[in-house]
Amino acid sequence: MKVAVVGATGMVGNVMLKVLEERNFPLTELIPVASEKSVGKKIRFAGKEYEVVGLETAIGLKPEIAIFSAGGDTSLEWAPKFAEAGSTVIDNSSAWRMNPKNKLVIPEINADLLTKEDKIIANPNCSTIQLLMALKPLHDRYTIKRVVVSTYQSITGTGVKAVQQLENEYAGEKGEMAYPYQIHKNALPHCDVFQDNGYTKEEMKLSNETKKILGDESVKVTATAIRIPVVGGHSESVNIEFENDFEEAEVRKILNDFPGITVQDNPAVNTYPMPIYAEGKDDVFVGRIRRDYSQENSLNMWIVADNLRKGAATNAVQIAEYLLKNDLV
Ligand code: 11C
Repeated sequence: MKVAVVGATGMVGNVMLKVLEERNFPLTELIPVASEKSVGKKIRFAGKEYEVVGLETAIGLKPEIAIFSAGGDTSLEWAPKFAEAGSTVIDNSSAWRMNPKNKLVIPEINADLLTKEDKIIANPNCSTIQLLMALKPLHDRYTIKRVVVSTYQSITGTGVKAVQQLENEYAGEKGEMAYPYQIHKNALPHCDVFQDNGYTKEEMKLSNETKKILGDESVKVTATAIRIPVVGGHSESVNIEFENDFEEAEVRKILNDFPGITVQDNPAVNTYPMPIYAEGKDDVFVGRIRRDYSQENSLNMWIVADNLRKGAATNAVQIAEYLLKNDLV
């Protein structure tokens, strides 16, 4: 099993390599791929040194799986070329997510949709993945009518330039800006670009991707996405209105029983999810679970996950594992 990691030198690419190694993904050959300026660089993986190659070279090496984390434009241009050469592409960008022909997959939720014919599989947006991990089992039990979500997103979602901006601001130094304003001591109600409807692209991803993953256009989602000066993960304040009433204890049990979710919820001893705990972990953490007394059949909760792991690399590697296990590549 030859696996290409496209964008291997980037922030998500780095975590991708770490996750593949940690999970002992059974690859026979790693093909680290990056843009021309990184070609020839050496990277270490599972005790061996590999040389970074360009996209054209990687296609010639015929990887069975190509995991892309190199931005939408690269995916749009190159994913079809890899697919045509026989690779199954798992794409981390937003390029293919809403295309009706491409599956949008969170393995715990809908990997059973995958077939051998799926040659470009989309990995959902990071803030969508952690939200859906908690919504899906509750939707199955109580039927969700509407979700109101506010996100508090890590600067690692923007990339290395944003981390550098924060470090410069800590040090009181000037440098390149990833955001239109300082992020140190600040909160920006602005993740990704603004659309004509007044929402940001990140906010629309939360709404559109949720419907596609649940396979239910009737679920209403409204979102506000905020960038905060945090690195360990994204946090989300979520209000859900269900069709049917619930017991809080049963909600906790349903969430705890769902693979990939850890409930951290004991206000008596200040136990709740936080990015400092989620960082470096693959699970999605849920807490502050409580009835919304202002409205019938409604619930509030707080969801935190490492956006580079379950929000990106881990989810993509889990898709690859599923393909392998089910003989789909
Ligand atoms: C953020 N969610 O934190 C973004 C990063 O559509 O895959 C990932 C962007 C995407 O800003």
